[in-house]
Amino acid sequence: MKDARRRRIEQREENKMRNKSGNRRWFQMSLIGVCLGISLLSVSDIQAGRITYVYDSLNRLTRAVYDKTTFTYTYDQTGNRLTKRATLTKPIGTVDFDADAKTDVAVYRTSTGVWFVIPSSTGISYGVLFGGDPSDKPASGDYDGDGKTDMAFYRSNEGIWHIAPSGGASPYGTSWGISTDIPVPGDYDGDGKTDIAVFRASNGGWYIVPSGGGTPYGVPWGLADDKPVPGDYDGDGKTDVAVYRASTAGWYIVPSGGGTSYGVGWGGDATDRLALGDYDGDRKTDIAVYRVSTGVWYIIPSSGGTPYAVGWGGDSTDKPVPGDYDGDRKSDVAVYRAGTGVWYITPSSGAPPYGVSWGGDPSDIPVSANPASMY
Ligand SMILES: [Ca+2]
Ligand SMILES: [Ca+2]
Ligand SMILES: [Ca+2]
Ligand SMILES: [Ca+2]
Repeated sequence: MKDARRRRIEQREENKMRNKSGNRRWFQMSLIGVCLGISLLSVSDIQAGRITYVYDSLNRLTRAVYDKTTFTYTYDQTGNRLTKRATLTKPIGTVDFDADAKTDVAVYRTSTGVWFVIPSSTGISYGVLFGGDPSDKPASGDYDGDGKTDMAFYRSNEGIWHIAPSGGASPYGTSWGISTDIPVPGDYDGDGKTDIAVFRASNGGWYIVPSGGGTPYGVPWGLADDKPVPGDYDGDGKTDVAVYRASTAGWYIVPSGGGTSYGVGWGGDATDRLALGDYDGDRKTDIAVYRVSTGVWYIIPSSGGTPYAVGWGGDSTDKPVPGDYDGDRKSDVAVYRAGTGVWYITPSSGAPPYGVSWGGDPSDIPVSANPASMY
């Protein structure tokens, strides 16, 4: 249900977009060049009704997500709009260090603390020293909201998050969590910045620090031994709390948009790994598993098509690393073969599948849009 006030806000945005589609003033602040060519497509989004509006708890518009462009807004304390930032639209959580809206191949080597990245825009690889404890768990996300993925990890033996903002601010550490917690970073408040969050496997509790400034809070959801599968299942631009329970082969989801919590039966094989993504490109997370024993992916498109299976992988060391490697805003089926350090990627656009040798150290953890799926 949409109240009249929100509808008025949206009408204003859409009118501005229509009026200014030929006007470049908006785009001088950020991403000059990238957004100029796609402003007209945002107008076609208006016509097609394909815009996701995201509000904060004070009913202020924090983001407007068009098919190719996302606008993020910030406000001062009295509610006046401070900034407006344009970034490329991409599936929630995309690993994207260079902000070209394509997933980058990257591993975090816990033995040495080096992040090895192949940015999709240049293909010129690099390494960054940041971390280096065996208990580190990669937890990258866009914590500063500049559209680029920030290197980040949860040092579980100390319960400290370490984050290196891509925007150039100094790396910092924040205490949040205990040693058995699993990092579940996501944008739970929908402000376009990743929020620090952990899932406590011992009691099934979620503990979330909203980046937008609200009070940290807990959500009891899940049982001991459940696996966290946070995603945006209802497509409202906010991460939803969700778990996978192997014993019942059930996915249990709390839609952030306020609908009733629900369960979906999917998976159930002891070797299933969680491979959620947005395979149909409707900006809603699709439930999916990768069955290690057979090398088959099982995907339920959120847009309502028939669930389907894809054979891809098949080595016992394969880990699913779905992402949008080709930049068509649909997740691509992909595995990281830990035994040999090769990534095998099937572009959703239909381009030929290919492999990339990257990683291969026993301590390498692929940097994933779903960091929790690595554990
Ligand atoms: Ca956030
Ligand atoms: Ca959501
Ligand atoms: Ca989807
Ligand atoms: Ca894709």
